[in-house]
Amino acid sequence: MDFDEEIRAAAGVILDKIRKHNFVRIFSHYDADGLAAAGIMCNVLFRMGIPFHTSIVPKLSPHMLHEEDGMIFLCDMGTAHINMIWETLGGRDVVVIDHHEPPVSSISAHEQQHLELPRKVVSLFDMERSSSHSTLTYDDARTRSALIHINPVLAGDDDTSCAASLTYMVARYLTEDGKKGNIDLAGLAIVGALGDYQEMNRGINNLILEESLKEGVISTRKGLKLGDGVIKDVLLYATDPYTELTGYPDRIEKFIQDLGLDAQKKMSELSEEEHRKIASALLSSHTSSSDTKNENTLFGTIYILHEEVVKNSYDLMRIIDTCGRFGKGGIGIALCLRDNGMLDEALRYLRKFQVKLITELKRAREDIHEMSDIYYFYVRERGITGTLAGVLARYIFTDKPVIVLNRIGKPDDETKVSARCGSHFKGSVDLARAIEIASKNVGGFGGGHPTAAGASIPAGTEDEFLSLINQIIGEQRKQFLQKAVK
Ligand SMILES: [Mn+2]
Repeated sequence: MDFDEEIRAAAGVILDKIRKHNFVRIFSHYDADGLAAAGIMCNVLFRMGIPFHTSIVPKLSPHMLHEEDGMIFLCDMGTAHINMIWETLGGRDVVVIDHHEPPVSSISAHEQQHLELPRKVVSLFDMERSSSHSTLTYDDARTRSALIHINPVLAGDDDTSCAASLTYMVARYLTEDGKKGNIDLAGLAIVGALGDYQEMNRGINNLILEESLKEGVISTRKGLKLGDGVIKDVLLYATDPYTELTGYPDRIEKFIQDLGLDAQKKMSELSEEEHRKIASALLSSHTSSSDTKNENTLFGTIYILHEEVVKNSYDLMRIIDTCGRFGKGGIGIALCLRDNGMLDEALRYLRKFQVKLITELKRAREDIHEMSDIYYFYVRERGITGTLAGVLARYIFTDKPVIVLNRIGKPDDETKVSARCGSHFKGSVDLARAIEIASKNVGGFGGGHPTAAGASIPAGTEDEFLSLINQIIGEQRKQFLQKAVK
C-alpha cells in the first residue's frame, strides 16, 4: 500500500471507532503544530456532530490518561510513550498521530522494556491482550480494542510531515461516505508544518500544498516571511526571522525612510518588488553571521489561507504558538475553529510574548556566557525559554549550541532547560542524545530532536549539568571531525 492508501485504511478504522464511542478525548502538544493538529480534529468532529474534549499540554504524562472516557487521540506525541500508553490504556481504543523518533536511550531498565515499533507508517496493536504487543490487521482492528499508531518517521520519512499534516491526511477520509473531503482544512496543516520549520515542497507536505492550491484553499505569493501588519511594527517585533532592527524603533524609522517607503503601509499592501527591496536591505545590514544571512529564511513563498481567520500563514502559526505557550490553548483551538471573536485577545498575547522575547534577546546579547562548546543563558521571563534558545541559536550566537536555563515560575527544586542549535549542526551535534545523558547524570530527565531538545534538572545541579553537556557536545563534534577526515 502506498501512503495515501494506508492512511485511508487507517481512517476507515478510526471512523468506525469514532461512531462507536460517540465521544473523543484529544490530547495534543502546545506548539503550533500540536495546536493545528488538534484544531483539524476538532473541526472534523464538530462537522460529524461528535462530542469531544481537547486538552493542549506541554507533555504527555500517565495521570492525564487515567479515567478518561471515549476514544483517545494523541497528536504530536505518543510514539515515545507507547509502553506507558499500553500500560495505562489497555482495553481502550487509542489513536497516536506523531512524527517524533522513539527515544534511543537504553540507560534505565524501565526504558529497556520499550516496545520495538515496526518500521511502518501505520501499525495497529491489539489493546485487549496484556501479555504481548501483538499487531492487528485492519479488519481485526475494527472489532477489537486497538492502538492505531501513525508515524511516517518510523518508515524512513525524514521531516516531510508533521502532526498537523498527518492529522489532515487522516481527516481527508473522516467523512460521511469515507470519500475524500475536509480539504478546506489544509491551511491548518500548512500552519503546523511552518511551526515545525518543515519544507513544504517535499513528500506529504508537498502533496497537501499542491492539492490545496489546486482546490483554491490557499494561494501563494513571494514576500517577506515576517507576517502582515504595519511595516514599522512588523520590523519592530520580528523575532523569527530575527533582524538587527528588531526592538529598535529609531533604526527602523531611518531604515524605512532610506528605502523611501511609507511607514504606515501594511506588508500585504507592498509589491513583491518592495518586499525584495526590504529583504536585501536587511540582509546587507546584518553584521553577524546568522541564518538571516540566508535569504530563504527572510524571503520566500508566503501561503495565503483563504479559509482561516488569519490569512497570512506565518501570522496564524505565530499566534496559535503563543496561545499554546501561554497556557491559552483553548484560544488557539477557537482560532482553528474559525472563531474570530478570540482574535483580539490572541493578538494581545502575541504582543506580550514578543515584548518579553525582545527584552531577553537584548539582555542575552550582552550577558550570554560561553564555554568551549556551548553558550548558556539564564532567562528571567516565563514561557519563552525554548523560543528564546531557538532565536539565539539560529540568528545571534550561531557558532555553538545555545542552552537556556529557566528557574522562573518553576517549583523550587526544578530547573527547566532548552537546548537549540542551527541547522548547520545537523550530523555533527545530537542535542537530544547530549541532553538525555547530561540530565540523567544529574538526576533529571530530557530528550528531543538533534537540533532542539529540552530537559528538567534538579535545582542546584546547573553547573554540573552545563559542564557535562559542554563535554558531550565537544566529544560529538570531535568524533564528527575525525570521521570527516577519514
Ligand atoms: Mn510537531
